[in-house]
Amino acid sequence: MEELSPIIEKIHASSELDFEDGMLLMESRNLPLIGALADYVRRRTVGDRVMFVTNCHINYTNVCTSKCSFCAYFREEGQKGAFTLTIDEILEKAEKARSMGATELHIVGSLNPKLPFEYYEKVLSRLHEKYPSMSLKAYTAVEIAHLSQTSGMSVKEILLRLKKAGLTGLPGGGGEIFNEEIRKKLCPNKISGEQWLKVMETAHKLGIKSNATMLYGHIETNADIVDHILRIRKLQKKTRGFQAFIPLSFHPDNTELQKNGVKGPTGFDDLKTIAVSRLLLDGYVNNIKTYWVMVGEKLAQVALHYGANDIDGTVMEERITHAAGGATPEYMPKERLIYLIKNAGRIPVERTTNYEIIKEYK
Ligand code: V47
Repeated sequence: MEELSPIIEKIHASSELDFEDGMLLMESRNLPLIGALADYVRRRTVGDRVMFVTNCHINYTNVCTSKCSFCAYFREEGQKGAFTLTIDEILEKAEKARSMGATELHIVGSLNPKLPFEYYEKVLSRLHEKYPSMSLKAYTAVEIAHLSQTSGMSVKEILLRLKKAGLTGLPGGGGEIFNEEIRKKLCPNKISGEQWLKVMETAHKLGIKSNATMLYGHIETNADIVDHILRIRKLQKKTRGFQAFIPLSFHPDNTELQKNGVKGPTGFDDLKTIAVSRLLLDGYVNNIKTYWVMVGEKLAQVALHYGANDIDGTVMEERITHAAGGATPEYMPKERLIYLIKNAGRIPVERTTNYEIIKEYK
């Protein structure tokens, strides 16, 4: 308790926490206190509403040149299990999602050198034409940078063309951990953390909102976690373009890291990371999302008392976590999300991608 006293005072005074405060929090074992502080800040900032979205994840390809050591999803071209969806197959998935009430498609893949920019553009324009009211949250900053490299167009041009084709916003994937040394071990072939932030800055300046993620529970240190969250905060001060922050809980099965003995985070780490995210991003990123697919239904519900105010969505189809040993279902019916939120004593609110309220379930 005592070691956190200066932080408690700062939180009460709504003063910004700094790197040292972040380290004290990360190194403390007083999870109930950290959780209570995050819960206090959550209530002060966003109240008792908990957001969810009726969405469907569509992974269009798993062929990837990046070969990240934390990833079990990717395949090399021609390898067993490699796939790339045709645009018609994506449309079929979208039709199914629409019939199940989805308002958002979350479309991400991998760095497939064979897919031209026109594929990405057409995916959005065909979907937008057929389902004009559906939000298209598509392509991570890493995919955008890859498209810029393969097409020769600038990131700005890519984003403008995708926006014209119907892009609503960017998902937060690919952030991993920004620390350069750790990133080299996780994903040496991927853009750097600073490049990831630059793509996001460009998007935000064009009026394209995005999310931000952080992959934790592998080989990073507490300092890397604090540094990552503070770099997000720094950009947010400039652009205000991040809508949500999502800590992603590393799943080790079938990954290169697992072969090196990396085990993944515990429930303690999951709750502390959510709480510290809420505390460090206070005043800047108001939506802290717990991703039930990765932390499990039960812990996601508990995370609503540790700073989270968003539980992500119905999801419908998920490949990335499940390739790495994810044991959660792929689909969470809306009714179940509402039940979990109400049972945690909060008010369920169905939202759009851009956090507009669709319906409050009192
Ligand atoms: O970019 C990959 C991570 C991300 C593993 O923006 C892994 O609303 C855990 O970004 N264990 C994809 N994580 C998921 C993602 C996401 C999810 C939900 C909502 C949003 C949003 C974004 O998953 C990847 C990578 O960082 N990842 N492999 C793994 N073995």
